[in-house]
Amino acid sequence: MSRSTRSDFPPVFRWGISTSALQIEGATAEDGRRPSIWDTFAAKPGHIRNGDTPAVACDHYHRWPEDLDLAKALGVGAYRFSVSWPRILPNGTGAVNEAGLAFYDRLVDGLMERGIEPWLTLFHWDLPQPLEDAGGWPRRDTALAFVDFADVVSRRLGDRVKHWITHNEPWCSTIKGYYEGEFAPGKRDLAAAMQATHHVLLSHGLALPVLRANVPDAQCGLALSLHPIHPASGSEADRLAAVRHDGLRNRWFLDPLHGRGYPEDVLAEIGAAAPKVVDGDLAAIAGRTDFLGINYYFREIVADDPAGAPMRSRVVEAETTDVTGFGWEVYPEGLTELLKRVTADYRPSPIVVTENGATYPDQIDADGEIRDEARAVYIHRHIDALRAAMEGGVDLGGYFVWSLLDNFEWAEGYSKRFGLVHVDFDTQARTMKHSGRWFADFLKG
Ligand code: IFM
Repeated sequence: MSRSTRSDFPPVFRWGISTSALQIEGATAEDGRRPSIWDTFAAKPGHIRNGDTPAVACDHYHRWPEDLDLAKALGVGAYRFSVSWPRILPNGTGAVNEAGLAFYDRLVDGLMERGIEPWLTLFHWDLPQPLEDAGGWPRRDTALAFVDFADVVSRRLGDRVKHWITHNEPWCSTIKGYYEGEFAPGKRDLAAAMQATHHVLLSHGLALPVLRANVPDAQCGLALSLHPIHPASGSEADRLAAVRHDGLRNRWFLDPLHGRGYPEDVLAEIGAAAPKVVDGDLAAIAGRTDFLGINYYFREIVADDPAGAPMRSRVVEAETTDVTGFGWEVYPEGLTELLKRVTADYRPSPIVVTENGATYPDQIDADGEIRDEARAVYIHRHIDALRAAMEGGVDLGGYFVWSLLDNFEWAEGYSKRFGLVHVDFDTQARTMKHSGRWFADFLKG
């Protein structure tokens, strides 16, 4: 297949760039914001590489006009950002912090002035600490608190923001946060994690009618991180392990969102750790959405492993040297496969790829240039994969690169850079990388 150009995609196709509040804003103790679980988690030694914290990050809270200018220079039509819950409701519920809302007012106006469509994510992992102290996502009340948060934000911004993503990657905020312990709040309890998945999905479903009531012409969805799952060998044991693994990684989220309830095979594996579901919850979770966001980074190759909790499976490394700075295999054909599979199995509303991108160990050359050709090639190959998916019948509405700026990459701190724009974290100087220039040229056609 020849390399894709913009003209291979329909004119209405959204080309965008993705960010999230905690990863770029900084100003974590300013204008009434109080700690999120990630501020607390990062403050404890050993959780984040090099002891990094999100306290300053890219200082986007103060430098947002320059950052929106950079987005404009890229030529993107859409900008995905998240709203910091502890900036808006510092206690998680109750009193609204006007200064927090005013920040997003300015940001949204700044986007509109630059002709860029705002795509707003409500929850990108920064749960207010008081809500965690009260029980976090395993507690049902957190889902109800999320609906109030959605109400406050959508009342204020819904006149201008039409695209609403309730949650980003529920897998990470629940399984990684409450079971694997690698992400905030750092717990290791399968039953708590599974209950958290249910409450995150429930909060999504309960927020939908609120968003629709507050926002004329709202387009609502959520963003799942999904992976093609391949067996490590041709053995029957590995094939079955891949099916089980896919159950928790992908189907656990896709099935209830598409009205099928939780997958029976996963329920059988997790036994007593299955979440408590109240009558009416599954109907709420299956509420109508306008698009399905998919974040794609890599496939997973899985072997049978009787000791590999919770799905008796183990992820093995791909035999390739074509990996990103995270060690993630570069596998663009997996994106085509995933989009076709989700379309065939679920026939969802249009799909938008809400994140895709790569970290590489960028270097600044003597002339100040960052020649990150590998990142540009990575993105171009994934755009080719989108085109193949569309030619294969997938209803695809857009593609968002992760990310505009190098930023706070969660447990990896500032050691992993995903930006099309380099950030010097000592001086806060921004420099467009070659990949950013390449993307701008691609978008110019
Ligand atoms: O930085 C993250 C983002 O917050 C969620 N999706 C994956 C990205 C890269 O790891």
